[in-house]
Amino acid sequence: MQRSHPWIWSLFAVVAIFATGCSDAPEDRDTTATTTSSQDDYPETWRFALEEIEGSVQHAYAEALKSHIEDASDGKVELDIFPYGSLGTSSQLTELVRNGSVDLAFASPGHLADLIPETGIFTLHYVLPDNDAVTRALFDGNELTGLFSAAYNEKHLTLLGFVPEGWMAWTANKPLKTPADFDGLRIRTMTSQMSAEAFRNYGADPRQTPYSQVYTDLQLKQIDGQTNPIFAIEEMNFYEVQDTLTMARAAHFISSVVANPEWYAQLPEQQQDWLALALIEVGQEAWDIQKELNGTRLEAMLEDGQLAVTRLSEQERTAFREASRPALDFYLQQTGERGQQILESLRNRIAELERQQASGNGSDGN
Ligand code: 6CS
Repeated sequence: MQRSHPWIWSLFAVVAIFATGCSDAPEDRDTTATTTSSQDDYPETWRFALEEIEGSVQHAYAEALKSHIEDASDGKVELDIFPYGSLGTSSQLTELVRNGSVDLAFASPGHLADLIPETGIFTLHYVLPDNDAVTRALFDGNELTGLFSAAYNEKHLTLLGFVPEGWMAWTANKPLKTPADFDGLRIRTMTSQMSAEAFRNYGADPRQTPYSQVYTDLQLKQIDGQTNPIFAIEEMNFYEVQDTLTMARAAHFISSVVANPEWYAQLPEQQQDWLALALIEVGQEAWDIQKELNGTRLEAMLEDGQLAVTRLSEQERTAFREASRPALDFYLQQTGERGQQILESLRNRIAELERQQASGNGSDGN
């Protein structure tokens, strides 16, 4: 049975209200919406916008953050969560944070890389580790955040952390086992140029569209396939209009949590501490949140029986790794010296974690 998606319609109505006055120009930003923080105003409400619907990884993360902040502040700070469909598309949410209409939001590199090219590294294939325990360790703590903070600041965003949401899978109406299987395939990617680049190198005809449009485009055969983590393929019902899910373990879905810089700067020190503590706590839970959701949603889709699953062999993955390489050159052209430094730091950190893992000093990723 194919379901309709009424939340899509409210998306565009509400964003029109919030986005009034949105602009790329910093001087046009409306900072009047920024909350002032007199302690007499408690409880204070922080607004957190999500790129995903209720029940998603981002929603579970936001609920956990809400509970940690409300506990840490003894109820003085409340978190108001806006799931996808209530405010706008991913790019629109980024604008809402930049202009101060919301305080916090998820901003995924797949959409953000046109604004902040450095984040595009997370859209490239076969750059992040193959080993889950290494990936988990890579996203633990603040080391990666420090690498990207300046790039976010320059675009009027405060980076609070990265959130791994699981391996991206490819869906289509055929298995995608070799780069040749992508020849002319109209695959939907997230909206940035960099998201499309790896698939272009496989010979595909990428279509960069907002998340809310994917189901309809698949249903109406405007596109032939799409890529997303497993939990999203289930909750957005893409599996209803696709035959095959290919697991290539080429890229992880990584998102970032961002804040409006003026909002963040005006928070009293104690509130910044509550936020920092809550982010550390939810950061430690984030890996398990995605692991659990991706696992149960895969089982649900397999039980439903509409989708065949193909897992690529190491040899098949090697062919994709080689075909995707020019996308890295594209990244370096777009990001220059800073992109090169980020790439080197990332590779060094991965190598260090792989050594620790091999010597038995790492976690097992579960
Ligand atoms: O494909 C997308 O556009 C979206 N996918 C996920 C899993 N989260 C947010 C993003 O916008």
